[in-house]
Amino acid sequence: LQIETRLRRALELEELELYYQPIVQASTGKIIGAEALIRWNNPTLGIISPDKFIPLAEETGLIVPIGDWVLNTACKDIKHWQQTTGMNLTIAVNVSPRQFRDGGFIETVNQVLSETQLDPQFLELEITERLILDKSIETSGIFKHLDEKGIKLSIDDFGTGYSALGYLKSYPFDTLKIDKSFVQDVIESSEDAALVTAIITMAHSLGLKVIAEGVEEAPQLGFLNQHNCDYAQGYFFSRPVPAEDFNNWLTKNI
Ligand code: G
Ligand code: G
Ligand code: MN
Ligand code: NA
Repeated sequence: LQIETRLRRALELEELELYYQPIVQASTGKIIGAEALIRWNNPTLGIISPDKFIPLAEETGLIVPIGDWVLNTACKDIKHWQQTTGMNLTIAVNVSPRQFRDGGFIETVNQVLSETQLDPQFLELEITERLILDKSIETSGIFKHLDEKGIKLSIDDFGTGYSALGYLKSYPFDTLKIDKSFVQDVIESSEDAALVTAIITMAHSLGLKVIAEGVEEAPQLGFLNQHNCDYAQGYFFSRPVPAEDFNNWLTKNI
């Protein structure tokens, strides 16, 4: 069977699953929310990483129904965890350019928020520089609408794309996520250390919060704290885990 056909059926067969990875306050390690990361659990192929099927989902347009499912599931789950913990947890959801391009995105977001009763301020949409660069997509109107509704916007994988920096001043971003490739060697490499420091300073000057991704070791966290990074995410705290495991992690870590 073609992988595309299998992916098409994955949604109906409930083979898609969301994993959750905590995002914590860098200075205290206290949880502030989670990023939802999709997995495809196929009986014959096993667990397939999104790197393998998101590009195919984007080419075929399947990313639209898949993205709708992700948004709905993630908002429903975080609303549930807000209620069980009494905490103002934020959910970060990755959004592909095609979800913006193919229309209906704002309607989907509105519908999901009204169905799940999640306060918009606790939804953070992660977009990449790829979307900013795509001139075929009318981004600014959509961003403006999302921003006015109180939804948070973050720029993901910052520093790995090809775009100029100008967009940072013209779009209503709330958060910048430093790509893990810069964080990984921040202790060993003075160049990476310089870049991370400069990115944090720049983001703060523009009024953005900063999340460092891919934090695996205590010294990396120490460096980030020294340089006033707001939030951190990575294996040091937890790998992305299934909802049930995340729930257990939550009860142990609050
Ligand atoms: O969890 P990690 O292993 O392997 O994720 C790999 C990539 O897949 C990341 O770049 C991440 O942004 C992307 N990704 C994960 N979940 C989703 C999703 O729900 N939608 C989109 N568009 N991308 C996702
Ligand atoms: O592209 P995006 O930032 O959305 O996806 C995050 C990716 O980083 C996912 O593939 C996730 O599984 C992965 N990830 C999360 N924490 C760590 C970490 O500490 N180290 C490494 N190497 N990868 C991580
Ligand atoms: Mn992301
Ligand atoms: Na990233």
